[in-house]
Amino acid sequence: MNFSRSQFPEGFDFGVSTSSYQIEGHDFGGAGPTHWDTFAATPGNVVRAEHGGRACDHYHRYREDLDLVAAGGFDVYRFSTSWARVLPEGTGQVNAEGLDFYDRLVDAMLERGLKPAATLYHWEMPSALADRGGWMNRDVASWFAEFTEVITDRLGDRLWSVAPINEPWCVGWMSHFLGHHAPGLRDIRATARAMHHVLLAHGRSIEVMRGKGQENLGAVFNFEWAEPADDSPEAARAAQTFDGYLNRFFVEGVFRGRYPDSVLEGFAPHLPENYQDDFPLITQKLDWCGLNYYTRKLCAPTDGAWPHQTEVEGPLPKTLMGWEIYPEGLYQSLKRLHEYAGDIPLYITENGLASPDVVKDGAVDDQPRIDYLEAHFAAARRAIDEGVPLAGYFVWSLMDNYEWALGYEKRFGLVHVDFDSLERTPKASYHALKRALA
Ligand code: IFM
Repeated sequence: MNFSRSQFPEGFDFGVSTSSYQIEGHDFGGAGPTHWDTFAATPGNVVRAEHGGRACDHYHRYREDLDLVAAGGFDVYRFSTSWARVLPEGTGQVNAEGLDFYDRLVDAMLERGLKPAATLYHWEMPSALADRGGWMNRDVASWFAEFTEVITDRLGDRLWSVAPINEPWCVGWMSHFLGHHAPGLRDIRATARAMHHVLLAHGRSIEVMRGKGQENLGAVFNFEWAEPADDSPEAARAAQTFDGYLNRFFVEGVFRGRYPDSVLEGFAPHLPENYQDDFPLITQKLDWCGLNYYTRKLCAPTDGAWPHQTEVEGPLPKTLMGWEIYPEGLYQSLKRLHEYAGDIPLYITENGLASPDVVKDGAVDDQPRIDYLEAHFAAARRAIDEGVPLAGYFVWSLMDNYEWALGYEKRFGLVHVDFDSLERTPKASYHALKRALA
């Protein structure tokens, strides 16, 4: 790998990211049902109706998995806490076994010299709360505040950083407008409300943690770099609209206390009444901001209802997800995020690629992942050289896992997982990174 730790500033943190439902095995340890269990059980939603019931069995194998993180030379382990594992009904009675699991997990990170970077919500809403409207219900902010409190009280003294919610766009738009993720809705009013309530819940969660003296609080946004599909003014407008509802809605909300006009064009009749009154809570100070970046999108106009826009296939080489490989978009996104976030440290909290990796003679040759990471490291270095306060880079993902509606075949891991035997095999990219970080 044409990269080494020394090319990055002193103290720069390298890490790997995972999330609870994608790796733990939700059937274990008394976790309550979530909207992902029922979404996956509904024909047509998920490839082969696969679900996170066993996943990578990280619930039982976390020591072995954290050994791999530490042996790889990483500094940070980014993980998430499952709401339904801790509060099976979403509020009220705590599942002691679930909370104990995270307690042991955090201790196991510290024992290995890893910094625990927690995300409180990475997409599995407890069914009891989904039944009450989930993200569409304004009360989600107080339900989430209760969950935040339970986690902070038990783990807060040992967490290095905390972000309330992973990728608000996926929680809002992808799940309520495109219907690709649970709860699988396709409704603009539901989307507008969910997107606002995600930010409201973010704000309440930050408020709760600050109140308890918790430090190093941030937010994690996913950006896709938007470009027009051709030179026409219509395509430029389509790219602006896409950029508005995917990228700018959340950073404008959190850092500027407003929503972009290009999004209000579609959302205004559907946002909750007096939604502007929530901005003081939403815009609370953050200590850092995370960017999840994978690809760009080429945007073209369409007829019909707002957003009058679609994405078209681009000409660049693609990952197994069908996503174009576009490191320039990482550089641009970092510059953009810096404009919004000011001088607080930025982290690339996710970046990586899916490929059809197979174990052959005990090894996995995933050269495309090495190339992808190298190119994105270079883009990150370019942003740093131009003054972006980037402080860390976490690869998605430690190991192959449940890629949501796409099931288990999209392998994002530095470590291969055999989903029958559950055997872990570090890939060539893992070994290359280990050498580079040594
Ligand atoms: O697997 C997901 C993760 O849950 C959130 N960010 C993008 C990854 C790859 O699609």
